[in-house]
Amino acid sequence: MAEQKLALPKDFFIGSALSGPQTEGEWNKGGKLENLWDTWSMENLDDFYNRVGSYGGNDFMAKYKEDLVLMKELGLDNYRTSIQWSRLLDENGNLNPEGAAWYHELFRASAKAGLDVFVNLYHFDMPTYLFRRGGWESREVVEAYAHYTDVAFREFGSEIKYWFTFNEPIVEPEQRYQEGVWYPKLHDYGRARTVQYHISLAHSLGVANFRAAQAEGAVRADAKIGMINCFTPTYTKENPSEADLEAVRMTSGINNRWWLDLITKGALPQDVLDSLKEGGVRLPVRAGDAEILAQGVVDWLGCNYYHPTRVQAPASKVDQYGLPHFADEYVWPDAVMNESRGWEIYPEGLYDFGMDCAKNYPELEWFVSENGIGIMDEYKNRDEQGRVIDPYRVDFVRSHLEAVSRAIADGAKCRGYHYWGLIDNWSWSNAFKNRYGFVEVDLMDGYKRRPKQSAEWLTKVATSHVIE
Ligand code: IFM
Repeated sequence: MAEQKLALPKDFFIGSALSGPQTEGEWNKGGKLENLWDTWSMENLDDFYNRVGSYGGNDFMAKYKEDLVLMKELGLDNYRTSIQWSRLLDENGNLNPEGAAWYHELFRASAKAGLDVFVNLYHFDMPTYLFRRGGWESREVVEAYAHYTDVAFREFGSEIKYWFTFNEPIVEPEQRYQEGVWYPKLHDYGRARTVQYHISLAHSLGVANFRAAQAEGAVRADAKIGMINCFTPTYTKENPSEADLEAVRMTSGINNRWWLDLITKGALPQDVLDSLKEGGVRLPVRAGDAEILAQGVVDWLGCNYYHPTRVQAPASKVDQYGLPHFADEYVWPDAVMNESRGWEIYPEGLYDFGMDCAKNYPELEWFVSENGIGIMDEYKNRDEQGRVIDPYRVDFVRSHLEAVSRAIADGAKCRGYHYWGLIDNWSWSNAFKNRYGFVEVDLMDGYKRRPKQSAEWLTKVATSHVIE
């Protein structure tokens, strides 16, 4: 008997995600200020794969019309991008008219092309002048972010229906302040948690500004506000000890529950705060913060899912820097890896996330806001016509959509799926190392766009809602 194909609900949306700093280019034109990526590129280009810094993105500002047509031709009805704070405002917090004009033009062209735009307000792109005033370690910057959101809501509020305060707010604390990977490459657990706490306040002030602007009619009445985080369902070994389960509680508490509680309950998980305190981590809590956090409840959530996290009890409660350490990595012997990125491929994690939400946050609506596979040296997989042949991308997306479909059947309130990123783009210090796109960007040929083989499959699924 032929195998039954799974289907997605008719009103389930399929689109793609991208971000301003990874695509736009024109990093110092039209009044745009430096962000930390530009500054790091200038200070140490050797930190970037093949010495490709932040400056060019994937040339989106020059090619956006062509890209919007491509999205539509490939069967999509919507996409996400982000406004760059460093493009929209000047150093005094005033609107940069040229920056505003670009986003108005992009939103107008998108509507004309028949594409809904989901707009995110912060995607790891701290303006450098604000970093020099303390970045996310400073309350002044939290307030500056709140002001920025207010300007953005009022400027674009009649055009945009779907808004998000942050993309992956857990990543900057980890990559910049804890793991020493991104500029300024620190190893300081306590400072990372301060940054995480301040971002939570900033998010909540952003939501409060959204509600106020909407109540005044400056934001359209049908608009929604959300947050996007990368959720990593957290597992441990078979037959775990109490200490292994404790490692899961704290890892998932910091990465997942922190944000889920904030956006559904307007509060941070008490057990996580207690454990941080016991571990000697002091958060910069001030009187009135609980009231601010209480305003952080959103209308829906974006879940970026790439891989699970596997942990076990830590061998030591402090790491090599003398900082609190709640878990060690657990290497699961059966893990299937994407060797290019070093990330495990585990579609079941998406099903488990859906079931976790259905059980613990039953009112919460969500969508898969990023999911994708990045492959190194993909240009080597060309056929005679020069097209990239990428069956692994189809396998990856199919298996994740199947997990989503099963989760929906079992009660998950998942409303859509965005692939990261439809068209190859610049990816932080990895630059163009791992290619995610269904469409290739040829850096040797003026950023030329060329659909890969998998694009035909995507179009079939996006237009039929049947998982082929
Ligand atoms: O490129 C990033 C994106 O900015 C955030 N989520 C993960 C993507 C792939 O690494």
